[in-house]
Amino acid sequence: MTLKIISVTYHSLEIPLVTPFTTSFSTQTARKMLVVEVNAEVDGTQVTGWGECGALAEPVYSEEYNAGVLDVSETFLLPLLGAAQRDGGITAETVGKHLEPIVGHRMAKSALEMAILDAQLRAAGISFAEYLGVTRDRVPSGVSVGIQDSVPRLLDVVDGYLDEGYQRIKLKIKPGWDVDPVRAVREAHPDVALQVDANAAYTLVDAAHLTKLDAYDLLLIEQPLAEDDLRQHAELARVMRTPMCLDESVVSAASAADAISMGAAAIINIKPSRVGGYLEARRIHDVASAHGTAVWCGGMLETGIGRGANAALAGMPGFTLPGDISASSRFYAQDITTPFVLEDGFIRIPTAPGLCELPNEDTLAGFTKATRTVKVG
Ligand code: NPG
Repeated sequence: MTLKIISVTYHSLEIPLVTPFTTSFSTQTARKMLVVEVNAEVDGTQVTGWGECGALAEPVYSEEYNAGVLDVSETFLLPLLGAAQRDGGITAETVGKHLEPIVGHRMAKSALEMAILDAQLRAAGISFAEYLGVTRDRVPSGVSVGIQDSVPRLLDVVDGYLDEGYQRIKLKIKPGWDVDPVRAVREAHPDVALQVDANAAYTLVDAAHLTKLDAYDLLLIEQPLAEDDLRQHAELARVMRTPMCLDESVVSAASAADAISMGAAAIINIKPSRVGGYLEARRIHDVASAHGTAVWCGGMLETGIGRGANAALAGMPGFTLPGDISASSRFYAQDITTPFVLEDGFIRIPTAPGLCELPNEDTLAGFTKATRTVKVG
């Protein structure tokens, strides 16, 4: 196979959310994101591949942000891919290697690898699930519940999601919004699969307070401490009965291996965008599986493009916990692809060639604030 990228178009989108989404680090009322369109020739035939970037408008979840992604992609990443394709050729599987000289910027790299892999799979006529060897046809769906104004409001929101059929509830927590809301949800729903996510809002000084959460039979506590506090997560894990899960701290298969061997993570949230792409995400799955460490697929408020790809990834055997793969309607009144819907608490894994369904051009245009096309020589 020969693959040649002709040009890459970055679509800057702003998609309104059905309700504001509050975490310990921000309140979002619209998802501002970059969707990447790669125009390529695969074995001489024109193919378009699509990807999306996990970055937010501001560097509040990780150090990446949309304007930075555009800049690093145009200034450094695309020239490297251009040089590599003049000098021996590229495939989706070698994109990561070609981009290695640039430190970090994993979300920017992930979006490009994603779109190139999509083009490659479309040309080959195989779905991402087939590519990964996935045999399941659907994955259980969990929902992430943002921080609310009051506990009664939270209970209403959780009731609504359970009525829709979600199989697991994740509550966002932060200092001042933790034990009370968790207790209230547990008392209202003694048997529901429940977990919490702090997005790095605590320090080890809060250990005694956090152990109060142990009383509520949680599946896991996600990323209570800062991104680079691996040792401190290991210490906290020793004093908490609730299993420790890492998100922000795990940025590669190597850091997953470190976290597991240090006892800092009993469970890993895999977000392809955070770790530099779906191929590194698969490597983390493999490392974790080899250690007997459970993984689940996180979410970054993906459009149908990333949601479909996440569903396929989450079909791999080590994904033994429900992911943040909800219906499109959890966040968006209108998705840019055919919406993903809940079917008895499950999301169906796409079977069409490529990573995702093609976005609807008119819907995409309606959400587009700007586009930037870069020719790749
Ligand atoms: O279902 O897509 C989803 C959202 C799940 O809570 C969720 N994501 O910290 O995991 C997180 C959070 C997030 C969203 C983080 C957007 C960064 C950006």
